[in-house]
Amino acid sequence: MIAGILNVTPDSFSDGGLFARPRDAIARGRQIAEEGAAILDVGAESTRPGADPVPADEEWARLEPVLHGLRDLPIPVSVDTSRLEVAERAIDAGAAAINDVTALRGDPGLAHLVARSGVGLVLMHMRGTPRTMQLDTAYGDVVAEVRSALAAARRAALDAGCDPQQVAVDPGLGFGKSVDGNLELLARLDEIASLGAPVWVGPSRKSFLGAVLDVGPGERATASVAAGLAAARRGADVLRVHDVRETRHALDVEAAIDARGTGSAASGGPPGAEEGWSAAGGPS
Ligand code: HH2
Repeated sequence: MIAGILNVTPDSFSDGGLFARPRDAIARGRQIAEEGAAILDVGAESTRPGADPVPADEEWARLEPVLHGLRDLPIPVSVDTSRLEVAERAIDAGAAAINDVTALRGDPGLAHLVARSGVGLVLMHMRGTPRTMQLDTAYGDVVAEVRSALAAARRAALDAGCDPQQVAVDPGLGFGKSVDGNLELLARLDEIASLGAPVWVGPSRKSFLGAVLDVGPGERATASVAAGLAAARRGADVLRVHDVRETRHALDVEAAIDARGTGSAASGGPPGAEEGWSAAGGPS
């Protein structure tokens, strides 16, 4: 299934400023639902390499009018935040999941909040912080290291009382990884899926795709769709994407082909086959 990205920021790496005004953000949120996303992921702080953190009050001031304006959206909303106070307010405002790019390193209290409130939690792997993460992208075995960090974060969430189905994991493409590291994580995504948690993955418009093709963020839609399909075939449950319509079309065509019975994805069920939000780590 698809999680459509809505960045209500002035400075996100590919769509910064486009939806910074609440009216534009709300309209894009509705469009994302119409285009076939199963989840809307709203973020109010850019985590691009080198980004400075935004104060919590500012993060909430960006989110609040948008969450309020999208309260009647027909799909669940996840909020991309690592801050406990922002997550609490977002859940009060109707958020169905918290997408934590620090996998509880930002605020371990998030796990208790999620356990108490019954919403979904996405634990994403990042090395360091957005300011520092690209300074050292060398790993012995990137997939093994990311897998073991995600396993530990998931264990911490379960120890705090979260239900296994509430907690999804994400390898964090672009967050402290080299071009080769990102490609390796996609190629061996089945090893992340073997953790048994729902898997989110976000290759959308990221610079490792640009490095393969030598194109800028605005020209990476086709590459993003291709990376998403490759991820789906290797066990991704949720594709976090900017280009919702294009990704939806690709998944639908693949599902139509697989429905003929010979596709490899037919056995595992591609994310194009809507299984319900519960399969992605959130409430049904
Ligand atoms: N990537 C970004 C932000 N949040 N969350 C998850 N779970 N997985 C990801 O890969 C991921 C994420 C970065 O992309 P974007 O939101 O488009 O950019 P920015 O951080 O500049 O707003």
